[in-house]
Amino acid sequence: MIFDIIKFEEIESTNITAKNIINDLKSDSHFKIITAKSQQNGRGRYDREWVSEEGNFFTSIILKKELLPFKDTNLLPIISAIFLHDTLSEYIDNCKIKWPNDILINGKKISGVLIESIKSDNDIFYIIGIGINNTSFPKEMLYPATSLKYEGVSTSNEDILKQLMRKFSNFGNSDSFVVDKLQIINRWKEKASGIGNKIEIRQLNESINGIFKDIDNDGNLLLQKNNNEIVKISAGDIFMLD
Ligand code: BT5
Repeated sequence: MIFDIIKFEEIESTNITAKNIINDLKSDSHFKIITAKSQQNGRGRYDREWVSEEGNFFTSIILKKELLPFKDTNLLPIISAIFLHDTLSEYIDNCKIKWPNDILINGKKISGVLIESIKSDNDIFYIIGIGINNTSFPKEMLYPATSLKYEGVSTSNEDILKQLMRKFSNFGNSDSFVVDKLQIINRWKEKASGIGNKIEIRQLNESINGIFKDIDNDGNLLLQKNNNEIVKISAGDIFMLD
């Protein structure tokens, strides 16, 4: 599968630009990638700031639903985490996925993903925004952060883009694991951190403690609470307690 790459020097956010160009992609049969050297208004989930220091990697992949070899898109966040883990594993050994799709190195966050969906007439598009700390990382975040450079890896954003496209091109590959839910879940679990551990899940208005038992076939986290009840969590921030 082929990506068309659209490169920018400086923009507000690669996800915002992706949304703005969607109308032009109606008749397109390629996936698109937007990259920028710097972005002024990088965002995470819940509209939180993604600190976007120049020298780091910012990109958004635009997927047209119709071009995907599978219909059920609930697992896009989980598949994206696998591809991102595979990308970073080209550079460093001890990457782990933190549910649902952060990548940690030595327990510190090096990468985050923001997935948004947009409906335009009869078409549905998914925007997979990816930030990777290549040369620097912010201090005093919700979760400790790191960068490839700090972990001893020296590479260019061009090289990261090349590796990332190789992995993410499997989104369009009907012979790859992306068409098989069980394989997706198993691959994700092999690369994940924290399964079986005590965790805290912080959501907008509450926080819950328990044991991270598993993820279900839609990528939800299954948490065993202290009273043994299993609850399904679809969104939140997880913190390891042991
Ligand atoms: C994410 O959100 O981790 C998704 C980040 C996606 C960023 C990319 S960059 C290209 C594209 N364009 C955009 O505008 N966004 C995408 P979340 O799980 O909500 O994590 C956000 C939290 O991570 C913040 O509240 C901070 O605590 C922390 N954080 C912010 N910047 C960080 C960084 N550079 N490195 C590590 N942690 C960071």
